[in-house]
Amino acid sequence: MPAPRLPYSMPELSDTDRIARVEALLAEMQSRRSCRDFSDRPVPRDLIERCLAVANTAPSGANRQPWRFVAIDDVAIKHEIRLAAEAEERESYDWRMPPEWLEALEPIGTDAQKPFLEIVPWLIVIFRVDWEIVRGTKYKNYYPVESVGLASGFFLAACHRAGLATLTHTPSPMGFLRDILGRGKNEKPFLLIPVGYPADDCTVPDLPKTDVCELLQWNR
Ligand code: IYR
Repeated sequence: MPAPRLPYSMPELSDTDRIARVEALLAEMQSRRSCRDFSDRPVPRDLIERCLAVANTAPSGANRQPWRFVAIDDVAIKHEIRLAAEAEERESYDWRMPPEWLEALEPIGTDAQKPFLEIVPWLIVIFRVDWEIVRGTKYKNYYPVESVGLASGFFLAACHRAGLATLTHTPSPMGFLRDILGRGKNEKPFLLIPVGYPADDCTVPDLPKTDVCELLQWNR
């Protein structure tokens, strides 16, 4: 059955104002960096909840919202996640990742040690839901990967806007997150996102972005 409809209301702006607004957003997003060295300074739970509320506004296939968020500030659970993630990462760095991959990571300087997973105040795990059982009927979700990717991007942007640092972390394989967090078998871990403040002496690699004009084609 079609849903009731609402007018689409947007602010009426001059093109100058539109450019100014997008330039301000661009400058803000250009200052976002992946953080791998967090402070233990606490972040209020409400702030995390509001950033996840932003993630939850993302478009999704048939508006099914094929995501679940688990927000963890419990010290024991963070410790358990760190140990499990490091065990997977050691295997990856020792033999799973081919030399070209290790070489590609050299500028970033990562290794199998992930102490930040228990120093950071919050770990957010985003799960992807490919199907659901509602009142005994199994429903397939549509475009779950695209949808969860969009929600994750909205979440990173919301955190950055709130002055919080994040990392999109994918200790692979991530099945241990479903086990530790007791989630259903229709939920697949998508991203593990530490959220907090950078440590006082945190540095990030100086990695430039390719100019958008080189990655953009207009028409044919
Ligand atoms: N998951 C590993 C390796 C890693 C992979 C990619 I692709 C990165 O952009 C960064 C790291 C780790 O987190 O160390």
